[in-house]
Amino acid sequence: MPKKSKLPAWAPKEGGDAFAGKVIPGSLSSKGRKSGKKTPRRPRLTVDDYVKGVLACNRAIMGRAISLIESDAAAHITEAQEMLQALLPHTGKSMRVGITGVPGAGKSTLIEALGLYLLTAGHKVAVLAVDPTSSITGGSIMGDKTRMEKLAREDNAFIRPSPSGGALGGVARKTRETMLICEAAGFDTILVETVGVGQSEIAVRSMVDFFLLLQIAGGGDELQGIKKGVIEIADTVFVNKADGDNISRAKVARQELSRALHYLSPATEGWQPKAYTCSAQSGDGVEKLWQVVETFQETTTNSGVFQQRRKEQSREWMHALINEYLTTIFLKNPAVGAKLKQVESDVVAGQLPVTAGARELLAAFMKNREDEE
Ligand SMILES: Nc1nc2c(ncn2[C@@H]2O[C@H](COP(=O)(O)OP(=O)(O)OP(=O)(O)O)[C@@H](O)[C@H]2O)c(=O)[nH]1
Ligand SMILES: [Mg+2]
Repeated sequence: MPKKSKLPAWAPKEGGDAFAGKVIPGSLSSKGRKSGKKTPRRPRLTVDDYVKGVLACNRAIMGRAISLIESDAAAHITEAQEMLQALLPHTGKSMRVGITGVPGAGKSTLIEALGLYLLTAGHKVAVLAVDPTSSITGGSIMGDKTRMEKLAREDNAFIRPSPSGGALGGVARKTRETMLICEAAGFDTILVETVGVGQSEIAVRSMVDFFLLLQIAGGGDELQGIKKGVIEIADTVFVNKADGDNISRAKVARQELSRALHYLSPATEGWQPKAYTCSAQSGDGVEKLWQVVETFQETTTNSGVFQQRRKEQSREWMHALINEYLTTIFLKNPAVGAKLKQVESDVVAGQLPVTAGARELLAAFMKNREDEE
């Protein structure tokens, strides 16, 4: 049957046949799909399909499961949570390692070297990233997959760039949930790269078991990390690029860092962080790094600190999500929206005490919610 075409609503009535603007039902319409016509769209997966695919380590399905997690659409969030619920018993059995350091410190190069080393030792390695700037730059720290070219080609490695867009809280949630997908798919080592600027290190520290700070010797500023407090949350510090002419400078930096670490209270109870040198480029020190991670895992598992931290992380994460959710619905509330600007400017002008301002907005919010019910 020939398809009927109809004029679009905005077409001039007297346009006649000379008017070319016609809407012709396309083969991609929902009707077309229902009648079984082939379309370029991928078939929808059920929650069960996702779960089975992830458990079988089917990469295409893993990718789609992660996209589902990264979606902000309400329906996807519900579906993603159902999927995670089913996968939960298969998660948690990995070593989660966070890696931070200033841009250009060599994190990606180190992850490639460490990842390849771990593969030869029989591990399955997933590499994730937390880069809250990726929405601005359009790429991500893992946009440079080229730094991990060899690793990316390996069957037992899985590399996923940072989720882009949104506030750090959202990016961190997505990375955490992606980590669970990777664990359920059988990856036993998760490496999370984050750039050492802003708050992203704190977010990554709160989702990993072991946190590595990668430093570089440079410009007499060996204690770059100390100023930012990053060193205080690290379980070890490696001074990278200890190769060529740079070896002696790297050693000096290592000594300074060792002294500093000695005076700080450890990030993990019962574990004294130490400083070492390495070269991600030559591979020197990579084996040592993994020895440190393994010793850490053994020590903290025996003392119970490892398991305790994981529990604490889940509890804190839940509270962070509650805070995030409450803030979102508060700021979206029309009664709050109607008052917010005025109250803000009164507070800023010193005409309204800050506490009174906050209480006024909260009261407007509560009242609006009650009226809605
Ligand atoms: N000489 C030397 N150069 C290195 C070493 N590790 C990394 N580099 C170089 O340093 C530059 C930055 O390396 P990346 O691995 O991209 O650094 P990054 O910390 O991941 O950088 P961002 O992702 O941008 O924060 C590259 O040109 C690397 O080749 C090393 O051990 N020795
Ligand atoms: Mg990088």
